[in-house]
Amino acid sequence: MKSTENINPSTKSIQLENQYGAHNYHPLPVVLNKGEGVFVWDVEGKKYYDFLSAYSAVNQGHCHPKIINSLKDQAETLTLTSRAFYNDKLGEYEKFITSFFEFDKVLPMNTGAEAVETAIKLCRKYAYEKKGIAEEQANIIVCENNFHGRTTTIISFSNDEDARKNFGPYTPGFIKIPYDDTDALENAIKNTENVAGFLVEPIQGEAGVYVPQEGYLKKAREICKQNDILFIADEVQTGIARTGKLLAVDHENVKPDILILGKALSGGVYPVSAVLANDHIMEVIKPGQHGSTFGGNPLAAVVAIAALKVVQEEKLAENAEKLGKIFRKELSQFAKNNDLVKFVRGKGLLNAIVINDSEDSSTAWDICIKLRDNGLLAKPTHGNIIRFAPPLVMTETQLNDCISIIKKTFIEF
Ligand code: IF1
Repeated sequence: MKSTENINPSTKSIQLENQYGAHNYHPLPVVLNKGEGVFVWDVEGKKYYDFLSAYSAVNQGHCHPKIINSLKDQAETLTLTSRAFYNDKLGEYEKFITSFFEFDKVLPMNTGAEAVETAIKLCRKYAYEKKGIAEEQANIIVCENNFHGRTTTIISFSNDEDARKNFGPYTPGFIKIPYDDTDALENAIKNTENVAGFLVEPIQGEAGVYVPQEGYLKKAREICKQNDILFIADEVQTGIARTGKLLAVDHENVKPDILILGKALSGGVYPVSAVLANDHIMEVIKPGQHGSTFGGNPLAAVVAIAALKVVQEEKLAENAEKLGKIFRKELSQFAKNNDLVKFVRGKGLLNAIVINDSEDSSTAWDICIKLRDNGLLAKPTHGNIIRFAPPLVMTETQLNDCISIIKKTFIEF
């Protein structure tokens, strides 16, 4: 019998996941056991630049000491009370986050998908109780190629076959229109009865970091206002300084009716999500009508306060804006003389390189393997695109080092 004693640690971890875990992911073959700032290390001790940041959850960098210390202190004091009782941290957090994002109220949840579900429920209830839409008739407009999470309702309006197929029956009440198309929004509102809201990602992440035309969000927001429809921004991925502003909607001075946050709200330390809205909307939810065991727990509250303070103190939005410009300038220049790179797009430090090959080829994956070998971790997304999203605490020197690694890898390929 083959002994498992002398296989290397990475192989052992991968085998364990393969044997005992559901096969719902296809990870890049690298096994990590340590992170600090912009770096992660594998179990063999090799160091990498992290260019995924756990899908933009680790904007503040891995294991940020200020966030970790607040977690440790609170973990030794009180972790969970449920909302059956008050705790001394939740109110403090609610005051902090509502003033940070300038909304009257927050509803705390844990994951991004839960926050999206919360926004959908809030939008529907508001439609019935404040707009007088007949019960069960509310429609929410969403965009093609959206990604808002994995719950049964959310995948009901996905058009990614992998995410959706054979998970039906699906939740009704959603109308899909093309992204980045305000005429389509106007037509859908004109041609559909009982429209309650418009749910949109300011930049589509999973669709390959698709940045809409300038003015799209502003125009869409105006259309919603004119038609008394709630504008719901899913900033789970684009929020918390990722795109060079605190929120991606800030690039167009847009204020959503409902704002959805997750991921980097905790700096990737702990699942913390939130839905923000003003009183006239949030007041439709009353005791017993929505909630969660963990939502608003004291550990989440102190972690989120610390994570948001880091964003402010370390000027992460400004840094993302500055470094993003350098990244796109350098790699756009490089793309002109390299046949593999079609173009680079993105905003702030949420960027993607579009590979010059057929959508179903494995080129993007193969390049990510080479990037890994050269000490930089990134992940391909739909259609031969590689997403580049490092932690926002990166320095200009580090970024230049990374740009060299990326160029070298493309040249070698
Ligand atoms: C996975 C993508 C990123 C999100 C937006 C809500 C959620 C997400 C805009 C749900 C989550 C993640 C989940 C992750 C992959 C990932 C992703 F490639 F699928 F699209 F980031 F780009 N709204 N996005 O992007 O948040 O419930 O996961 O906390 O493995 O599914 P969650």
